[in-house]
Amino acid sequence: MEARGVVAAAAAAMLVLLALVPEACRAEQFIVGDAARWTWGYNYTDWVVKKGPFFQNDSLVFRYDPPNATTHAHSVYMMRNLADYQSCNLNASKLVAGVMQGAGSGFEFVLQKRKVHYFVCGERGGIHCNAGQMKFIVKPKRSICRD
Ligand SMILES: [Cu+2]
Repeated sequence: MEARGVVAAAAAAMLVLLALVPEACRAEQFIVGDAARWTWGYNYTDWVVKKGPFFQNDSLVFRYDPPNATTHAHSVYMMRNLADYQSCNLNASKLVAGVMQGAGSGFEFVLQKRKVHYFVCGERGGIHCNAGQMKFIVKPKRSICRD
């Protein structure tokens, strides 16, 4: 009887521990834009709100076709700061993935750092970023399992 009580208590303790393991322990992979992929005119800011929060070591997959006769070229750039992001000024931006890198299963970016990431499409001198809404901000939250 006493042994059963100990087992029951241990089982209860296990359940409590399992309940305490946060969702953030699992790194997730997100296809940016889901079925829309990385394209002109999709609202990625809304997408981020819908999919978030994002955690450290989650990954973002950018899928877009290489340039051809019928599709526009796309790319992925990271802006230096909010001002450049808002104005779509690419002068100090960093190339993340070129026009060919979104093909097939896409380009995967792992959110390793808990910093603000300003992603934009760098094509047509910022027009895809400005008029095409190809921009979004992600700040991954801390994943307590990986620190
Ligand atoms: Cu683009």
